[in-house]
Amino acid sequence: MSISIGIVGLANVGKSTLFKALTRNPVDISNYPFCTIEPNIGIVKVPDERLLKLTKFTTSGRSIPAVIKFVDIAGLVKNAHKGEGLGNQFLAHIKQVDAILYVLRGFENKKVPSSEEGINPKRDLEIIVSELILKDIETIEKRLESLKKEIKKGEKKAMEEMAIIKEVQESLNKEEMVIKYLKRFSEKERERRIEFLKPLCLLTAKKGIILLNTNDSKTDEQLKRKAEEMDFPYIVLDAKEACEISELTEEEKKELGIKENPLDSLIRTSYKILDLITFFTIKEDRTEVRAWSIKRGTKGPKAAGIIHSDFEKKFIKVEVINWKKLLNFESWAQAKGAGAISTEGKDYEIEDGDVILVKHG
Ligand SMILES: Nc1nc2c(ncn2[C@@H]2O[C@H](COP(=O)(O)OP(=O)(O)O)[C@@H](O)[C@H]2O)c(=O)[nH]1
Ligand SMILES: [Mg+2]
Repeated sequence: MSISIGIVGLANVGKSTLFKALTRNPVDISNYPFCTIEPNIGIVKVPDERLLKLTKFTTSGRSIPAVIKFVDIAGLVKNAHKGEGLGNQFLAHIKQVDAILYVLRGFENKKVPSSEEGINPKRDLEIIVSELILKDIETIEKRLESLKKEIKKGEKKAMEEMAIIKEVQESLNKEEMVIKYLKRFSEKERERRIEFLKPLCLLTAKKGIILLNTNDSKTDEQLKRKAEEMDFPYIVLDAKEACEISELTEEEKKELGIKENPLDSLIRTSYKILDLITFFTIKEDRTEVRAWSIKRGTKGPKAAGIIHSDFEKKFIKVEVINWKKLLNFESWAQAKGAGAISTEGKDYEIEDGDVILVKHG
């Protein structure tokens, strides 16, 4: 499954620096056939201790991590929605991503000009959000026009959609993001609205993370409050430092007492907001163990389809054991012999940390 996060922000805030840091350690792209290689797309490993522990069930010690795509989206300036800067090209890129990483400049550096006067991350965030809102209003207006025609033709669903689209328009006109609007409803009502809104790829309907790029340890209370208001996680990170750390070898890091790459927590947060969980597979010839990402609530056959597209249709059952429980044994066969592995059918929802073996026809 290909999950992507778009790095969005004004010019000279450290987006490309962050992208460089994230993509410093390249993955073996041949393991991820769904990923295309483009200069602004980076395939980033999801750090996972569990995967490393599970390598004890392989003869090679080989592991293949789950990945997230990060897209360095250039070109947001004030009035992007009107085509300023890279304008529409920018907006086309951002429509494709699953979530948005809002990068805000908190660092002072006289040599690096900023597009707005002075350092003010909260103001910058507001500029970005209002650009995205304006673009969504444009998308909604276009949809309203085409809906009018559909209604004239007597298409039933169009009336239902019209009511929703008008509601969204009203909410956007009050500068409310679509994600906020959707939170007003019960799950069932929300799902009904999402069904209509999904094809429109509205930018403010996407989940987000607020990232302040600074080496200043003092929190920006205003920005933090704004992030809370938006209901997005707030992360403080020094992109330049992260970039330098990602160049160090494991030994150098040890010497300097750096335990965790600051990017790891960003990657984990990205994973979390997308409501992803991880399951694992161990190749039967014991050559590798692999981590896979799926949406929480995914059932056996669909999860099997991620491993191999044929497996979904040919799915018979799945053998399952939690990763930690499996570690108590020396091999899959031993765990099975001890009755620790359960056999589940088509309705089984995969849980985070499951190690699975798909049985197919
Ligand atoms: N002092 C400082 N400079 C930074 C930091 N992040 C980026 N820069 C510098 O700011 C300039 C613009 O960064 P870049 O990543 O290209 O910004 P982008 O336009 O948002 O992609 C570069 O010269 C970076 O070295 C930071 O955290 N601290
Ligand atoms: Mg850049």
